[in-house]
Amino acid sequence: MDLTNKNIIFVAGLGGIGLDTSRELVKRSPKNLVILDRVDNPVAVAELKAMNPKVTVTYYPYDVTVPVVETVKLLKTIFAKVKTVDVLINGAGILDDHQIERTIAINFTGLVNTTTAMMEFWDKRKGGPGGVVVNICSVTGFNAIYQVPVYSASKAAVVSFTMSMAKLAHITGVTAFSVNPGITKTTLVHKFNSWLDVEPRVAELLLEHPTQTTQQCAQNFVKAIEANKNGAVWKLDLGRLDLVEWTKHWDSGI
Ligand code: NAE
Repeated sequence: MDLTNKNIIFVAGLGGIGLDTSRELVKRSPKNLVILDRVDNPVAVAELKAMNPKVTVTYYPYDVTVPVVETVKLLKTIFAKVKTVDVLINGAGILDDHQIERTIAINFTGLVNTTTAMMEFWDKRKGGPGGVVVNICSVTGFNAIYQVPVYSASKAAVVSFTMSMAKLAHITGVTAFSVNPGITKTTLVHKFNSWLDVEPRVAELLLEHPTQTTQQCAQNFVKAIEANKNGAVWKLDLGRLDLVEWTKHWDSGI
């Protein structure tokens, strides 16, 4: 997909991976980059606005844990301004296995609810034009960091949800793929709680192994969006971009 002149909504577009990805997106000259994030970062938003005069960058406060009806309201406001949306990126996430409910609420339910709200506008059965959903999941959704089993399971859940969405594209008109970063140097992985404190040094131990920068991750992120491959499971690790081949262990047959 050529991102020139496209309209993009980016949930968590101001986070560690999010902000560098927003920068890469702005370089591609979309018409609109609408950033939804829980916390504002006026300096970063001003920087994005100044980067490319062809792009309209807007920010709306948004917490992914609000009910679907609230998200629909916000999306109505956005659609009234931009008329069409081509791409929705879901990137909100927390890593703290002391907060079990909140992890599921943000990493899983928040992503599913935001996507569900978007279907009001995109679903071809409602006369919508379809669209592309890009979900930031994680390599921990493939193989867990077992010391953070709650986080890892929440990411496995969104990998699964995204694959189902891709298979439903012929019904909804909405395609989907996941981008799954490996360990990327952001505040998310500086220090975090393991489940029941099974490993107090989990962050330190992880960071003893090779990682990637947010810039490397962001460049491959935008390449994956440009490839626009329905059902793709992209791994973005150690500065590389690879397609993951998913092993089938079972088939519903329907
Ligand atoms: P970050 O903490 O900088 O960014 C988290 C983003 O989520 C911020 O923009 C924050 O405002 C937003 N957010 C949190 N709660 C929210 C809420 N209730 N409503 C709306 N937005 C909310 O961390 P990051 O590393 O940039 O993480 C961005 C995404 O990438 C997350 O989904 C994270 O799980 C995922 N991810 C990160 C890494 C990594 O190593 N940094 C990896 C894969 C996926 C590897 C691991 O899984 C450890």
